[in-house]
Amino acid sequence: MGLNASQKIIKKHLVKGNMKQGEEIAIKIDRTLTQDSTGTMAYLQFEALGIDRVKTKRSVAYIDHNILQSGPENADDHLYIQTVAKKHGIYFSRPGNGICHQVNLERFSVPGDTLLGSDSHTPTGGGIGMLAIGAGGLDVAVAMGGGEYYINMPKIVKVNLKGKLSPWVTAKDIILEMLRRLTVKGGVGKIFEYVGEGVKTLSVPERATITNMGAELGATTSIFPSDDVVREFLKAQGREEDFSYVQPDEDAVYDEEVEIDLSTLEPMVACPHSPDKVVKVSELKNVKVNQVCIGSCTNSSYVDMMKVAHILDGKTVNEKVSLTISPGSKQVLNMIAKNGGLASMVEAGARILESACGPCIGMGQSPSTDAVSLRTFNRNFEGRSGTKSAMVYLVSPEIAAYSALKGHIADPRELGDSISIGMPKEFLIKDNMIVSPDETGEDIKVVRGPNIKPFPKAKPCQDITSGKVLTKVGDNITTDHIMPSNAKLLPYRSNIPHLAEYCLTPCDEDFPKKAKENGGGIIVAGSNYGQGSSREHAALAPLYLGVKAVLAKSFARIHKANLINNGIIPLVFKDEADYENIDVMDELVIENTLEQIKKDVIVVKNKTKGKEYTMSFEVTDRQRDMIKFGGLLNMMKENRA
Ligand code: MIC
Ligand code: SF4
Repeated sequence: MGLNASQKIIKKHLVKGNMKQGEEIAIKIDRTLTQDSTGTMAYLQFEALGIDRVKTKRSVAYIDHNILQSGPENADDHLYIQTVAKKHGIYFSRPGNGICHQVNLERFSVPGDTLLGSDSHTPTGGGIGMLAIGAGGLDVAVAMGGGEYYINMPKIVKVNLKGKLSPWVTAKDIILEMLRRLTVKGGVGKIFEYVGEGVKTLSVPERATITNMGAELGATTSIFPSDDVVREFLKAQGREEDFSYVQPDEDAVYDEEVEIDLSTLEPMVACPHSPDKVVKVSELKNVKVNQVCIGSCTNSSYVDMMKVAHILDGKTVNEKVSLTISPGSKQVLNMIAKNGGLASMVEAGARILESACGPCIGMGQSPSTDAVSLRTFNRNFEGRSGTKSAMVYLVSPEIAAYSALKGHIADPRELGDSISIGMPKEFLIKDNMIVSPDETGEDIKVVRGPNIKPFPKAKPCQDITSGKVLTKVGDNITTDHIMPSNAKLLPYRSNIPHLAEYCLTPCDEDFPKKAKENGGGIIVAGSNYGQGSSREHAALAPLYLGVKAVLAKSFARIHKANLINNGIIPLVFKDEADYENIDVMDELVIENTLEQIKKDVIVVKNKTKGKEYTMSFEVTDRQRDMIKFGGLLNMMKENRA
């Protein structure tokens, strides 16, 4: 029986387990990436492991998120990351060099290799045929130290792309169509592998737009095969030696199949406040726009920027619209600066931002009250822009640029003939913003600013786990709800005591207060709890506040792993009706916890209501140990002892 591309890469990297769907496997990680908002924590944890030098083929630390330096905190964190990287053998991508996923694609991605990144959009690397997975900082720290990465063998879904896109329909519309069909929960436990005749019509950055937003499906990752299109891209990046074919066998078998006829797609829009609320642009009539933001790791490549430049060329941005553009990398910005594309943008009135995440993570450019903001980004969760009342829509760069001119959401097909921007035969290559690590690191002093506080450590599991229900939240709660991130809070990513004051406050303003007054407790949630970002802070802040367990209808993959890594028990309702029967401030208890965590089913007693709930504890034996010993770091210490 033939293998698909995902299975081939997993097989080559398999360290433990059998590649049977649902069973735990461990894979070797070739490369890692971190960014600055998760990186400080990841490097503090790496230091706690006591390993001198990274053991990967290459690890890179990027500075791209916390670039709004309105006090010393972010700059202090950058200095910490720069020095810790220099000491331990990690390459450092300086601020200004670009968004981690875009730079990684250009300069460091290698087909057939594995990449683990402390950012949920790490699967962007799947656009070039890597097995690229997002994880919490601690998992990335362990991988940097040479440790394997554990996942349950995902279902591999074949996404068969037929035909070819019509003019003005883009890669963004393909992934929005996937989200429309499958929703933000549709990819949990799955890898989406794109195949079929449509694949060869898509460039590497277009493929990367699709694999990037596979994160919004909740997928473990997404991947395109490595073919001649990839070879040409790597050649143009001066890295042809990194190329190899990664293709599914002709008789490859898949667990599920989806088919998309590209020729039937139309330009799409994801409406507020979820990436899966997708409609055709033609269905939106008279939606006035106040802000347009172009960029992010989803749509900031050279071709994306040049299309925008062409649409804006010789025109003026509508007087009611503020247009921002953040080219994805220094390479992209430099190229459009040299060929005049940037001049067209500036002349039209675009506000050019640094090559970084910027407005995507609420780092500046929050829209006005009740504004409509059109963004080429990947997430439009309520409040993420920094303005709670803003209505954020997700679109392609083409829709964004044309709407910025028109002042309302507009269909770029009205522009007539499509513009054709070819992929460059040679990209402008200058890696002078990548700092190499020191050869030994012995004489390098790590600089720690006053904002860097120790991270909270879990305690070993007690035999009785009890606590009050501190809050009860609904479905699809994101990590942006659990641990909000905006220009005011991002500077405190290495200061959990400060962040904890804001934990879950978008859902329940009093959550931190209640947690403190009751000496911690338990969270009750609906389905897909913890979707979105990889931020471990969404587990560390609850840990700091004494949260012992989360009872939910279901969990998002990375967040569940982060909870377990930090000793918090994730439990799933066997009978969803039980969710309805629990109220805030009910007293819950898990008796004989140490015995119960050995099994797949755990009984939780509600002492207030005199009821019992059967919860499933769907974890691996290794994760049971993590809960027992109080998280991954404690388990590793225990194992060493
Ligand atoms: C995001 O897009 O939400 C982020 C900010 O990139 C996060 C990482 C973080 O919270 O620091 C992610 O996607 O993992
Ligand atoms: Fe940065 Fe936004 Fe991409 Fe996250 S989704 S890495 S904040 S650009």
